[in-house]
Order: sequence, then structure tokens, then C-alpha cells
Amino acid sequence: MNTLNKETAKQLASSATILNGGALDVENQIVHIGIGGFHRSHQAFALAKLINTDPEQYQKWQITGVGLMPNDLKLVEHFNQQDHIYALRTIAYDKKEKTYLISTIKDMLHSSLNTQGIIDKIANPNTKIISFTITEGGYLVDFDKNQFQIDNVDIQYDLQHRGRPRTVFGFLAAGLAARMAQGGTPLIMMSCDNILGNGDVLRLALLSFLEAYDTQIREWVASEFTFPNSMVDRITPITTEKDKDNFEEQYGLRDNCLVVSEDFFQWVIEMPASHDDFPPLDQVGVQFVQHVAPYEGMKLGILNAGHTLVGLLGDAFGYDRIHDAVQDRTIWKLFELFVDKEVIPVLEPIDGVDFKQYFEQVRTRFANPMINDSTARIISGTSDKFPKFVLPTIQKQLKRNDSRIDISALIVALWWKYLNKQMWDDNMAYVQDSLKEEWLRVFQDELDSADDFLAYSPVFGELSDITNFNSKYKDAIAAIRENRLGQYIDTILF
Ligand code: CS2
Repeated sequence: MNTLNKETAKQLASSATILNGGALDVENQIVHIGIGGFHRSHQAFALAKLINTDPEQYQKWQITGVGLMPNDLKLVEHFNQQDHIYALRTIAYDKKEKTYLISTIKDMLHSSLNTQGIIDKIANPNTKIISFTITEGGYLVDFDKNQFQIDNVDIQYDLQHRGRPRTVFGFLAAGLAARMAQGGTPLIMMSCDNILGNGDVLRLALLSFLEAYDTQIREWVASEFTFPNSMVDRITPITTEKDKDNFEEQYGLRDNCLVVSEDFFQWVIEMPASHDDFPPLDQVGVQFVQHVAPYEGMKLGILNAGHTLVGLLGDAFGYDRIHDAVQDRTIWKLFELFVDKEVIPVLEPIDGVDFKQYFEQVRTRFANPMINDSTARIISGTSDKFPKFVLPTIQKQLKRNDSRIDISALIVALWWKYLNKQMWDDNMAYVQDSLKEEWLRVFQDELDSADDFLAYSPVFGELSDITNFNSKYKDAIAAIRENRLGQYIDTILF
């Protein structure tokens, strides 16, 4: 078996787009934490396109990837074996495929192999940007209180073991301490996660951690660092062995770092008018705007919350693929009604953007069978996603006179249904969720679980005290318990 690497990549010169990553001996200026598929299909791809336009000038915008999770370790090993090259395959709805060979990620470091290397790279004066895809839950911020979880065990560990950090915040603090001691320049800290005000949330989390770590570093970061907010978008399912087999069959090479995604790409970054020390990504289709919040609201409210609805209802109807679920007539219509009546009315308008059209495009993207995304991926981590994807829409709806929250309440009930079933099938063995322990406790008592579930405020805020919402939720729960979910949805639809 031949593996993809610098040498073998040449065989693909006629069948793939090779994006020139520039010379590897140039010192790079970006450190990225969280090297999953999404980073490789999105930020690394956009930077590869930019560098390819003028390698000489832009190769400094190559990335040092950092993995902190145990399961990143394999990827780091494969990546190093492949001379830092990987393929991105994009597949459009009409089956048009493109394969890119990307070498923007100059090197990858893993916390368990190279603690000091990561700290040094953050401290290195040539590093200008640190970017993040650490998932919605990775910021350890309780959204009901807008508060960093300072009591988290790993955070406490990092506060007490400064040279041996475990968390992203411990690494940042250690790196920034060294950077400050060396008289280093301030950094741009760029979150690329699906959170409204992702930069603000990153800032809150980091400053809260530094408050307990070293107030001088905190002051420096608070007054001089920038934390741009952004909206990121490209559906990127988890790469399967089958994807790798297909790639190998077609190209005769094994790529263990392969990523497969849709062809759609969007990245909107809130940038001040002058932005030195930031790659001119607007040359390759990235939008720089003054206010990104309306774009984030649109994407999180329509696409991500839509995913949650389609994933949970799809699962309830027995589908395990998003494209099959969304094409079910009932789900197709309910998704439209949800966006039309509950989401769009509370969105902030954006010049030149038609939300209905945006929605139609999103629904078509979901229906792309080539992406083969799973309901399981979408449902995983709902505890961290719900407060960012769905809750803001509900909270805004509840402030209106004629609030429309039927389908949002149904989403919560469907999530209850999913967890309840997982509880009774396998004691939640297959549930991937940061609050699994909490849910195990709640669902042990089946009769009260629906009330206790909604009363969990770190996820649902005050929803259980709001009669209007609570009664809709209870209607949906009753329909689920009495096995008449289909009929109940019909009453919403017609
Ligand atoms: C998804 C996102 O995880 C989820 O629930 O909604 O990963 C989604 O695919 C991306 O945000 C698309 O940009």
C-alpha cells in the first residue's frame, strides 16, 4: 500500500488541484488549536488557496496544528508520516467532485508528545495569530450565567501544575507568560467555533482563567489582544474508513488524514478597517465585515438549529443519515415551518441577504447524499450545542407578543425522547455528551425525568419557569409518551 506523501503526491498532478503550501523552512505565524476535519476543510483550505496565489509572499501564513485530545494523537502520527500533506475531497449535490492536496499545516504538535514545543510556539514572537476549533463546549462557559467554569477539575489542575498543562487555557497561559517575559507582541486570538460572539466567549474564558493564573498577563491580554468574532460554515462529516478506501481505489494512495466535505464554503470575519498582521483572506472569498453578529445569528439559527431538528426528528423516525431524514416529507416541511415562523422573525436583517433563499440553500445542502452525514454526529454534544443553536431563538421569540415556539419546544421534547430511549436501551452507553452523567441521574427516574430535564438551567436557562414554553413542551412529551408523535406534528403543520 502506498501512502500519500510529498513524493507520491506528484502522481496526482493531473487529477487533483495541488495547492502550493510554500517552503517548509519559513517560520509560520499561525498556531491552530483543534485539528479536526472541520479545520482541515475550512481554515486550512482557505489559507492554502491564499498561499497558492503567491507562495513567496503568503507562505508565512502556514499553520502549526496543535492537538490536545487523546484521539488527535493518531492523526498527528499519520500527518507526520505523510510529510504534512492531506487531501480534501469536496462533493457537490450534482456529484461534481474536486480533490485538493493541501500542505498549509506545516507541522502538528500533540500535548502528550510535545508540551514544551506548544508553549514555545505560542511564545515565539513570529506567531501572530492563534486560532481555535475546540468545539462549542470547549470554552467551558456556562451560558445561563455567562461565566467561565473555573471549578472544572482540569482547569484547577492547570492552575496548580503550571509547567504541565492539560487544557487549552493552561497551554495559552504558559505560552503567554513566556511571550510576555520576552517582551513579545500582542496576538490575534480567533475562535472558529459555532458560537454567537465566538471571539467574545473566547475572551471571557481566557481572561477568567488568567485572572486566577496571573493578573499581569490578564491585563496585557485584556488591553492589547484582539478576539475577532466570526461565522464559519462547511459541513464536514467524520471521515470514515470507507472514504479512505474509496480514495485509495481512485488514486492508488492511502491518505490517513483525508477529509471529505461539501463544496459549499463560507467564512465571515469581523475585522476592523485596518488589519495588519492578518492574512488577506478576502482575496480568496472570505468576507470581512464590520458586524458579524447578524451572519452568526442566521447560520446558527437556520443551519445549526435546523441540523438539531432534522437530526433528532430523523432519529425518532428511524433514519441514521441526515440526507434521508431531511427528505422525509414531514421533516422537510417541519424544518421549513420552523425557520419561517420561529427563526426568521427574530433574525437581524442583513443587507443583500434573503433568509428564505439562504434556508432553501441550507435544506438542499442537507439533502446532499454524497456528504452522507449521520444523525449521530449531529446529536452528539447537544448539551453544548443547544444553548448556542436553539436557545437564543426561543429567548427572542418569548419576548414577542405572539411568540412562536411550538417547534423549538418539540426539539427539546425530541431530545428528551432520544436520551430516554438511550437510557432504557443501553444505560446511555452510546451517548456522546459532556453532560452524560447529569442525564443519567435525571433519567433514572423515568416519571419525573421530563420535568427535571427541562429544569436543568445550564442548558435550558429559565425555560421551565415560562408557562408558555413549558406547556408546549409538555404537550410534545405527552404525544411522545402516548405514541402519537406523527399526529402531534400534523397539528403543528396544518
Ligand atoms: C453541525 C455542525 O455539529 C453540528 O451539529 O450543525 O457541525 C455543522 O455541520 C457545521 O457548523 C457546518 O458549518
